[in-house]
Amino acid sequence: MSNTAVELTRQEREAQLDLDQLKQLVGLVAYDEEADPFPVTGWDAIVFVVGNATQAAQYYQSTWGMQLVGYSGPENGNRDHKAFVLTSGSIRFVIKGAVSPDSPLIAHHTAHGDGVVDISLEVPDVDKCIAQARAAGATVVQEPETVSDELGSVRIGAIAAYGETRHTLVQRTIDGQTYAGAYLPGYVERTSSFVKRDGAPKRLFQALDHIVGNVELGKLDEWVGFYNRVMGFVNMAEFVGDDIATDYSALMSKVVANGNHRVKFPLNEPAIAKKRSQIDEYLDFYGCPGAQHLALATNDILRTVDELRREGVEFLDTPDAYYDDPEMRARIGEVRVPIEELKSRKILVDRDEDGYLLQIFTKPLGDRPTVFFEIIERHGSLGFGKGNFKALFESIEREQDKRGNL
Ligand code: TYF
Ligand code: FE
Repeated sequence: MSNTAVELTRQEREAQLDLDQLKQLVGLVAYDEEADPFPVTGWDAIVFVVGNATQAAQYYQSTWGMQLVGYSGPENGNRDHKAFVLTSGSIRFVIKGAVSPDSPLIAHHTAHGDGVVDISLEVPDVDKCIAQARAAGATVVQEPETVSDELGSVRIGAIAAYGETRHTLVQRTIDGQTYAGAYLPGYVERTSSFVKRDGAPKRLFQALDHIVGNVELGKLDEWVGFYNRVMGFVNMAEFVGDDIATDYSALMSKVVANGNHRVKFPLNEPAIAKKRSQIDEYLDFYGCPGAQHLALATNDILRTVDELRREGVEFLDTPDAYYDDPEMRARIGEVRVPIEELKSRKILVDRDEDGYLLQIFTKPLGDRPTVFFEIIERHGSLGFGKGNFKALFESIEREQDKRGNL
């Protein structure tokens, strides 16, 4: 097999990421791209629909240190909705909210609340991907089309994923010409209109590590099969059965990734437990399968967490007993900081045969107990923190209890 060497994508180069650092941040691998029926370069954008995009965009800038780079709205001919394009390192979020009372985004928001509607991926050849997806039985929700403005052209198509989520596939280079606009035709360049106060956070995360999807009971293998068959994704080693069932958080989880491992999708389904599983709670409140958490990669989780807490972001709690457990201490061994530094911040740590990782989880981002963020700092480990699942799920359950979970 002829492995394509791991190299930076344009988005990563523009964000001035370092290749060695990125390999460490998100765990990239070399693979045979030629033989891939559905080659994926990496993440293109994560599109959210929210109740108030104007305010959410400001929150992601002021609290999460993201940068506003593009906009679409009534001022430039989009009478339906406002959309704000925000970046942090190589991550791009697009935050949409309805303007017109007739906007289709309103029905979506009424049904699901704030959430991720599109996990958009950059691909070198949209037509090849759509043809492969169709042949493998996927639902094509947008046929490939070229859209242009004065800054060039992109070619896009889209397929349906779990629930109401879609994967828009974006080809940004056509006949050697790369689109030069802020995001897509229809968007204008836009930078932040407010002056950041002194000490406001700057770039708290550099890359997107993984996005977890919650699917219905009994559908996990179907969705793993979808990513294998339609998109050529490979299964990663991590597998969680109901051996980690706690009071209500029982779930089954499997992980798929694209060839270079830039795009990693753990998928969860609920398992039967004493009380309503956190996955069932998500499905009830989101109203259907959807994206559960986005893991944001940082190379300095201590600073990221300190700054986010100062800005008012709330994280799940971890009891001191977690850090004081001698068995855990022995398993973890030495990490880059004394355990006390993690304990005071409630950061979790897990080690496997490849190395270790540090991670922490926010409480739900919006009003419904649905989507949340994880902050992750990898040091060799390619896992997802399996050793922390019990402590994490017990912490999630304490939050479920506060919400009056059944
Ligand atoms: O991505 C993961 O698998 C970890 C752990 O509801 C996790 O971040 C799994 C399920 C869940 C919350 C976190
Ligand atoms: Fe995760």
